[in-house]
Amino acid sequence: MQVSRRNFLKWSGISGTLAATTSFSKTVLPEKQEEFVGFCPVNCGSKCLLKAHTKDGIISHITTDNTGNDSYEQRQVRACLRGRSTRYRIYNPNRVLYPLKRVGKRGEGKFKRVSWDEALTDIANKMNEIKLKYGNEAFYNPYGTGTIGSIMAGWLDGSFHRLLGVYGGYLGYHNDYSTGQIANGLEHFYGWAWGGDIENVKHAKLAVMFGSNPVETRMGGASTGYSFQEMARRGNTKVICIDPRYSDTMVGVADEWIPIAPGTDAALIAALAYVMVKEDLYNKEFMDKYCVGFTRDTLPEGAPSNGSYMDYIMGTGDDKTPKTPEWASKITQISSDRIVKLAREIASAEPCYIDQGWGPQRHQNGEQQSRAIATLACLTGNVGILGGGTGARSGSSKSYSLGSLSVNNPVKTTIPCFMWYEGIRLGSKMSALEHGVRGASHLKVPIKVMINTAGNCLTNQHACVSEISKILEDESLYELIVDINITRTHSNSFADYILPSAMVFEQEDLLQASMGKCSTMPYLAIGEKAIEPQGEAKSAFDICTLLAEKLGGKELKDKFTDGKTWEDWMRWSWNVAKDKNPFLPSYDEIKRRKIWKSPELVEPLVVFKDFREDPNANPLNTPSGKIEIFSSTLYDMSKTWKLMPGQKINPLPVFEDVIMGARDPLRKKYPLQFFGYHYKGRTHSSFWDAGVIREINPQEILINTLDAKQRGIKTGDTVIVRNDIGKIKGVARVTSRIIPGTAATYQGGWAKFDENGVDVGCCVNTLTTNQPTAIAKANGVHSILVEIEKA
Ligand SMILES: Nc1nc2c(c(=O)[nH]1)N[C@H]1C(S)=C(S)[C@@H](COP(=O)(O)OP(=O)(O)OC[C@H]3O[C@@H](n4cnc5c(=O)[nH]c(N)nc54)[C@H](O)[C@@H]3O)O[C@H]1N2
Ligand SMILES: Nc1nc2c(c(=O)[nH]1)N[C@H]1C(S)=C(S)[C@@H](COP(=O)(O)OP(=O)(O)OC[C@H]3O[C@@H](n4cnc5c(=O)[nH]c(N)nc54)[C@H](O)[C@@H]3O)O[C@H]1N2
Ligand code: SF4
Ligand SMILES: [Mo]
Repeated sequence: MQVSRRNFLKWSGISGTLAATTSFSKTVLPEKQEEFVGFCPVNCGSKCLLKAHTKDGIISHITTDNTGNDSYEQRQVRACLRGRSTRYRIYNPNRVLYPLKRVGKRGEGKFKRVSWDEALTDIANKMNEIKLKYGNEAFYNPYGTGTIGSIMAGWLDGSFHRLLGVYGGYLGYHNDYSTGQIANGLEHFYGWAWGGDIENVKHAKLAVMFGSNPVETRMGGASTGYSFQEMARRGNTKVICIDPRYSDTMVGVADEWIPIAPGTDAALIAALAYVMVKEDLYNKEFMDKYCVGFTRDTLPEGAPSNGSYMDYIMGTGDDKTPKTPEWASKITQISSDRIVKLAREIASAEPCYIDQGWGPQRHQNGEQQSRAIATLACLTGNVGILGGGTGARSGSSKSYSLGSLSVNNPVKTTIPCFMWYEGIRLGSKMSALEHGVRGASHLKVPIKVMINTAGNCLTNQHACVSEISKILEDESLYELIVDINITRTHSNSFADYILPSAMVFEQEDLLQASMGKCSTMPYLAIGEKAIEPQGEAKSAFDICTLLAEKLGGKELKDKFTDGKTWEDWMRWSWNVAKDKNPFLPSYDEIKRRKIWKSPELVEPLVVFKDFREDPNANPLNTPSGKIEIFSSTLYDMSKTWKLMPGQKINPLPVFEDVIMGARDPLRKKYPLQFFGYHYKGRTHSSFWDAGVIREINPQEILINTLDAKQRGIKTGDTVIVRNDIGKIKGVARVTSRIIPGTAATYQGGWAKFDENGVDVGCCVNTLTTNQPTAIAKANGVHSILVEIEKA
């Protein structure tokens, strides 16, 4: 069959994770080309290698890794179509080329070109003024992940952290937008949050994946999606996926999809536990020896006498409700028969690999969801053994950590990263017990300066775009907003200054191989400079060096650079890894070789192996040293923390009704659950403006066949999704790949409001609430209720 270019793109975009090595660009190759190695620094977790082919200082096309023999053992770190479209990001008409200064009102999006000198002088003067008036706690650098896993800007733009550190400090943050609920949930359960290597799948009889979509969220040629497929095949492992959607991970690999209503996994787990107890199928020895609070016998001191998880599931707890399959069926939309069978299947599969993606936890009850899924791994005794898992998301087996620009921040107070808008709205009323401030009981001063680097989390990627926009617009609140980006975004339309950033292939750098999502084949690489930066763009390090001098003269500049050039820092960074791992090539050698892959696979990580072998000698990092099914810390917090109306902190991983959840009475008005998931066509909001990618992955609104029929909606119809928070407009795709009663879109569409206030960019955060979750104070943005109608 003749495959046209367009069809090839369509085909690889829809079904493919690992597009073929053939470059999809049909550019005629210029004769004399130079080739440079680089990487894709976006935050998808894969960190693939790219090659830029240049002629006369211009990148003509981009290909990817073709080193190694392409076996699983010597994987090619091949880029997906997004990474291969990097040229469209570099030469993008939306690119910020020069420093821009706001003209007109904040948020109007009107800017004029100014010189670097003018921009940096103004910014420095304003910063010095605010420092005098409020002190250093008034400075904040919000979460932004546009350049992650390199030293380009440090880990999450470390240059700016380092600059603010030497400047006297800044208000820091804890949590991230990815894992707030699971990190905080499992901190009170295991002491921390990762699962083992995805290669455990090969050693398992059964893999049960809760909202885990590695084929779409870890797409690179050396990433977890590929390993997952390969391991399921090699191990002949049965795979069951529990997800409101039939995701790409299921295509070809899953034996079964069990559709579940969003935010209800904890109810399913309670019923699975109920069946396992009734039928004596759970691992009693494991629960007694390694866990506290599953039964009354192991409840910690001070806990209510009927406060065990057993009490909760059997109906002797406070709610007096046995968590029968029939009870769970009404909440989860899974038939009670299937729940009973699933409990038997999981309990009899030895070992059983249990994994959760971060979709289940990105809900208003996400802390509960994540702990409940981990409880299932415990009930079946799968923790700490090969082929088992902790019930958390798979993590890295080995990574060789490069040095990142060191930061010394004299300000020790941090806020949850999702709560920065309260840093200005509440200022010194923002507290530890109500808003999750750490390191102090309250903030001293409101945040006054925001330096937003490589992020679109001021609006687009945050939540409740309309509410947040009003806060940002108000010039009496944030006195200075500086945005450093490669493109114009919805977030930076609220900036006072936008500074143009150089990007990959425009500066030298080192690749920190993923956060280790490369499974058992660690790799490192150099990022070469292939072309001059577009316009007047500069690297983060150069911007910070110049700004340091404006802020505090030569003295501050020297403090920032530590007397080192960028090249010196790269060498230093490499040697941090080399000193710990002498077998790595020298810095000079990696600059010649460009790519280093571990010649042998490393052992797949089994988390808590030591603890399993000897829990007394190797206690967990929890107050009891054991797995805390009942958490005394959470129990204490439930008595002292001030929560939002309707919120609770429960010491047990129970199913919790929450706002915008499956049983919120608001469903009478807004009957459909809704969420925005992480999608192959983009990394968050990145690649929206790489036209070729959007052409093959258009923004859509997925709605189930039954729901569509009731509303007279057909595929291709323009529809409005609305709730009390906002309205988005988009094109419907009617599908049975999503559970009835739930609809979804791809998170990261670029918010763009028409004259009626309808977001025609289809950004899911136009519909999400700003309410933080109870424990983590994180973004429960997958909990949304809406109505959908034809536009
Ligand atoms: N509703 C909803 N909201 C979500 C999520 C969700 O699931 N649902 N997911 C959340 C999650 S997990 C995350 S991690 C966040 C991600 O949110 P962000 O961290 O904001 O990620 P991106 O949208 O990719 O934005 C990265 C920005 O970096 C810029 N950039 C790229 N390269 C460079 C560079 O070299 N230099 C500079 N200075 N800038 C550069 C890009 O242009 C882009 O504007 O979104 C969160 N928001
Ligand atoms: N292509 C691509 N890859 C990415 C990203 C991207 O934007 N695009 N973003 C990267 C980043 S920063 C992150 S944090 C990760 C995010 O990775 P995840 O957080 O795991 O991604 P999500 O798409 O939010 O959710 C994963 C799955 O959970 C399902 N789900 C949602 N709610 C529930 C629920 O209540 N229960 C169950 N059982 N399932 C549920 C969704 O349908 C989805 O299939 O992905 C990374 N990889
Ligand atoms: S977007 Fe992710 S999977 Fe695609 S090339 Fe970049 S790092 Fe690799
Ligand atoms: Mo994330």
